[in-house]
Amino acid sequence: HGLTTSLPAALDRGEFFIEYQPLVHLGDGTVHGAEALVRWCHPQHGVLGPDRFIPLAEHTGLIVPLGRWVLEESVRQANFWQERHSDGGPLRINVNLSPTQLHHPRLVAETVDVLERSGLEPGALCLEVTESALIGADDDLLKPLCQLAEMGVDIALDDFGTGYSNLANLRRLPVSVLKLDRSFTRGMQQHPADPVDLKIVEGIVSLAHSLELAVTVEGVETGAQAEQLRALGCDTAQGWYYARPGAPDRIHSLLLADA
Ligand code: G
Ligand code: G
Ligand code: MN
Ligand code: NA
Repeated sequence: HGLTTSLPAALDRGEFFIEYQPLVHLGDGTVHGAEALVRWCHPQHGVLGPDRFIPLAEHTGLIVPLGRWVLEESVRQANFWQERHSDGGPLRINVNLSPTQLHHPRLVAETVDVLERSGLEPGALCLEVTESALIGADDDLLKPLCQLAEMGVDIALDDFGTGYSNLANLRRLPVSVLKLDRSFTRGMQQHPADPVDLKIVEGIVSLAHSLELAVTVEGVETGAQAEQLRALGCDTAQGWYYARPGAPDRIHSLLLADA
């Protein structure tokens, strides 16, 4: 595969960049934070999305240095926003962690190091881990996540509802946020909304809140969806209705608009 061989050099050449998509409080529409989404500006193929290279990076192990770069860069960016908009309360930065990163022995040490060097408080960082990466997770795998959670870092369960999650298992995981998969929000785009999807979301929100977990919904594309999800008790939302993933300036202007 042509992309595989050029992947390590791409990191050295600085061909990766990050887009940020805002996370919004459903209650009042203000910005809660942003998710960092990596892209590759390939010299021949143009801009490639993560689906084109994250699996390769996972397979070759490049995900470790790439993930370290994404964390470093997005935490630096979040600290920059934080310093300019401190009045609005802590702004979250959500960073995706792949399974290989989860297994890496230096995950905790490197995360602590990045936070300390940036000056960002641990509570401003949220690490997103997919539900499937934690299926059957043993204590060895959960230990680093527990250590990060004890420091105040939030752990979010990404794409929630797509895996075969054992709901009782949720209590064992050091997560504080459920990110409800886009497939649920899709059912809410119809008029009237799919009653089964409504019931499922209602049930998940109730379960999450009883476990003191916050619920973020993904893929919100219309105002009607946002209103429905707010009424169902979801806490925060992300989606094209608010903004597509974009340059860091976009988050900066949204924060200025909130102030
Ligand atoms: O960018 P896009 O909106 O197409 O994101 C698709 C998926 O790519 C996301 O859901 C996320 O799981 C993954 N992704 C994006 N950025 C990163 C990253 O920095 N690291 C990892 N491991 N996955 C990412
Ligand atoms: O980590 P995760 O796979 O959840 O990353 C979010 C993915 O969802 C990215 O690929 C992003 O571009 C995409 N996305 C974000 N908002 C929307 C939306 O409102 N609708 C759709 N269809 N995709 C979205
Ligand atoms: Mn994510
Ligand atoms: Na997701």
